[in-house]
Amino acid sequence: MRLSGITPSGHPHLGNHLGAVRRWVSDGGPDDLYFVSDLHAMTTSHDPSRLRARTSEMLAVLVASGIPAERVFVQSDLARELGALTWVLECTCSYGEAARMIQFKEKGRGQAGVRLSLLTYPVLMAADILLQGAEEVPVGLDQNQHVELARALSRRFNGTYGEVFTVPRAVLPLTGARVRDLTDPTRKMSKSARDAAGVVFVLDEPDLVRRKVRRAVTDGCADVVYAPDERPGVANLLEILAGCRGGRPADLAAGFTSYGALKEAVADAVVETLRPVRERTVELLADPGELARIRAEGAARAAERGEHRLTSAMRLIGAGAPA
Ligand code: AQP
Repeated sequence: MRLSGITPSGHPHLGNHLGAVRRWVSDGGPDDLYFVSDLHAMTTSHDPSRLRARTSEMLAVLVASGIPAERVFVQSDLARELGALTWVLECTCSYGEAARMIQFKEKGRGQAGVRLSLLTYPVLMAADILLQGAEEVPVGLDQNQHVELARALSRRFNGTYGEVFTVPRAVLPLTGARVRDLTDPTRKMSKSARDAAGVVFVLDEPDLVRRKVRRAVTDGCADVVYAPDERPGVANLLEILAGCRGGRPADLAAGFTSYGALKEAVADAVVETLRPVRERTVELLADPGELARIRAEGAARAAERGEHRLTSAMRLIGAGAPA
């Protein structure tokens, strides 16, 4: 069983869709679970009402993308269970282990008033994984260290107090080029990019998508060639086209004699790829009752699924009412 999360730190974008969500739909197994990790979006300064809105939007996008409603939930709907398990796991984790996390060092560096949650969120992530008994956690390289922590904590708990947790393992995405920012192809397309001009959001109107693609940074060359190191902007466009239409970027390049034609093809492909997701998301967001129903059912299922592990872990560590 695989567990994957997506953080509502901004609006979902084409990179999330091509690099993650679409694969969750096509490659997912019947027991896999997907969640909107809203608690993870609170480790740095955040706006509560914006977070709430983005969480709903992200849930709607996951369902609109084709993930069955019975396999999605929102992390904070399990806050009680996850809070309790995080505490148990924090009591299994050393300060040094948490402080060694590269993301903590990178995101916290030079910042005043770093939130304690930035240090401890990998333990919350371990709780996300261990509560559900996930065997596999698909992650990018930047999150691999956090899955290693979940492995270490599950092994330690099982060895010290008794067997409760499945020891998870990270699975790195098979292929899947990173979609890059259209205005700065040296960076990945990101929800929290400072300039939205380089980011195609799933809910962008078709006209806006077209404008963003037309303004994508290329280079001074005239011919269309796939050369990721020397010509990252054009390579990004070809990879996006391949991601939307299929085929290999290098082969697709041969079909274009100008950047203008390439950009038109990319814009068409992106608009058509995102159209059904955008339309279904808009419908879902216009029906808060349906979204609330999906959310409540997902939360109930995920809580029920993890309950026995939390109860066992509490009992074994010596907490909670005696059995
Ligand atoms: N540009 C990308 N190309 C391909 N895949 C991507 N993913 C993210 N950006 C790209 C994949 O989307 C999934 C969910 O991402 P996440 O919420 O865990 O956060 P992230 O990877 O940190 O994504 P962002 O958009 O860059 O968010 P911010 O700006 O908040 O850091 C993951 O599977 C991720 O690999």
